[in-house]
Amino acid sequence: MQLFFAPFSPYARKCRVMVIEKGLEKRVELVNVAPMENPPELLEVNPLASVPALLLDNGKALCESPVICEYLDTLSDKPSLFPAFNSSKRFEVLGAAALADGVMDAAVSCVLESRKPDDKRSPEWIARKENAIRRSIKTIARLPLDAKAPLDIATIGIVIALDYIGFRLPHLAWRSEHAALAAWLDEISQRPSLADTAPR
Ligand SMILES: N[C@@H](CCC(=O)N[C@@H](CS)C(=O)NCC(=O)O)C(=O)O
Repeated sequence: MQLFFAPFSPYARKCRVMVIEKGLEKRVELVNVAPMENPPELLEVNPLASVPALLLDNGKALCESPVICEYLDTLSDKPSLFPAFNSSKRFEVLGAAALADGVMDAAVSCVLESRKPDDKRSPEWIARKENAIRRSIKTIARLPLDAKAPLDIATIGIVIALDYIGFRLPHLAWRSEHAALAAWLDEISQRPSLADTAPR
């Protein structure tokens, strides 16, 4: 299998963490691509021209990180990172994972907008997305996060979203307002799958 990724893509990082957590390093080859340059090998696998994309051994392909992560979860006997279908916590976990994905979307949108030339950039759009991020971090800070609890897909997403903001949008300086969330992030970030994939 081949996982097409870009080193700083938060969505691709979710899949890279899954590969490590599920012990799939020998089965999944990482292919580093720059999606904005439309490399033909990526377009062949993912018509959306985005990363992550997963090329399966049977020649079929999967796109979109939530689906790729769920597929990778099925590939080994290591503990599942997704809530069971009959679990009472299922939609709490999937809801928090979706919120984390939404924070990534808002943050990536801010970054792309801020790279536009002055006459094309919309400060209103950037402010709208930054406000969405600030409100979402407040919501995340109220979740019962425990760095010692078993890892799940929501926790992976939240770590990655917060790291991406620290990396690309440091002026949002969320740590000073949310000290407990920052302490949780620092503790859980020592986990090898998260430490090894952190943006630097
Ligand atoms: N919803 C998608 C988002 C993927 C995405 O936007 N990836 C970015 C990199 S961070 C990308 O490849 N952008 C290139 C493009 O969209 O043309 C997912 O969860 O996989």
